[in-house]
Amino acid sequence: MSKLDIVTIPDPILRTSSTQIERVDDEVRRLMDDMLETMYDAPGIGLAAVQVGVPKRLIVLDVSDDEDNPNPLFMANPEIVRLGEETRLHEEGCLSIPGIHVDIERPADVTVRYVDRDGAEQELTTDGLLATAIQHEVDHLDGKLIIDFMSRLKRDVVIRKFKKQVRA
Ligand code: GNR
Ligand code: NI
Repeated sequence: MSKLDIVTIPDPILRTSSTQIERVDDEVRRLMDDMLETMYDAPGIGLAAVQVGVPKRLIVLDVSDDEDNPNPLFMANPEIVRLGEETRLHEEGCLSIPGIHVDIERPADVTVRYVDRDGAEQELTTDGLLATAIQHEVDHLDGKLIIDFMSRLKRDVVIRKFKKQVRA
């Protein structure tokens, strides 16, 4: 496995819409494994392929808080098929926007359909941090970022700061 570089704003790739995975083959599995290593190293609880510069519909997640009991999830072509009525407010961070945190209200319960690491179709209904993280990652596949939940004024301040960092 190898660790990959994480893309940060204002890289325009983060605004692209990722394309479907045709087939979960060895190349895709390799990318999944490299993404998981990159996510654990960061550390983070989720990562979308576009964040390592590959705009394909692929995400990895692990919300377990015990390092000795990892619970990695690999999802190709994740599709949210049901969102619950109740919402949950959570402070979200993003590895592509380091140092920024945004309070985001999202549906508390989610059902996601996806293709797993073995190429099998799966459906998962979950809540809590995993439900929040899944929605955060699926947003990445559509070019959506946590700063899009801020006021335009605050968002522009954040974007300015990161553009300045690029110039420096
Ligand atoms: O590591 C991460 N933590 C996090 C916390 C709250 C809600 C979402 C996340 S995902 C984030 C990693 C990341 O940027 N994934 O795209
Ligand atoms: Ni993110």
